[in-house]
Amino acid sequence: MRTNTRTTRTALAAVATLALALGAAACAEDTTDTTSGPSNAPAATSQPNDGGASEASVVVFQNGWAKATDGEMSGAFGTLRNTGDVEVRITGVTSPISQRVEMHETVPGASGMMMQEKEGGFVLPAGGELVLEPGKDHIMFMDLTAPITTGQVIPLVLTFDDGTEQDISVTARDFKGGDEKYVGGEEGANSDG
Ligand SMILES: [Cu+2]
Repeated sequence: MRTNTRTTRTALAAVATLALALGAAACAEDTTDTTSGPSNAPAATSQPNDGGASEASVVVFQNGWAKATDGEMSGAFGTLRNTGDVEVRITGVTSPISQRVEMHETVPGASGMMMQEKEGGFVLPAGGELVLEPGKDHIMFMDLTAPITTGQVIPLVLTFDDGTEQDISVTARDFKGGDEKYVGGEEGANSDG
């Protein structure tokens, strides 16, 4: 058991180092490259909107980043733009680095700002955008399987309510703040979102 753990650690460290290098190299492209990608493969099953464009294909994600942490939780941020002329809704987010990923909003609570799961997910108005930032709406890693290290590139998959998906990524950086408490989170009394 112990040997296993150590081996895993070493492997993770190597991956983190690699990610750091890749992250630095990929930086310049990040803003232009996030458009849609080839990810939205499935042919529209449920009929989407007038133009027939899938929700995934009209959404652009930019300036994505996440908070480096050695805790169990962290947040991911960035700007989601809807370039289409119909409202779209994100119904789910997954990532290999966390067993559970939630969409959160931040609301005033009894003891300051609190965050909670956003009911129904993130809505992007037609032609509009949703800015995910600390202290506001954000993507929350609820149960990290390993620490997030500075420079690490973290893949995420967004699922839209028409069933289409989009692959995005965020790059981890050091950030102090975004320490809103999680409503109903026992262990996450002081999380990193
Ligand atoms: Cu949160």
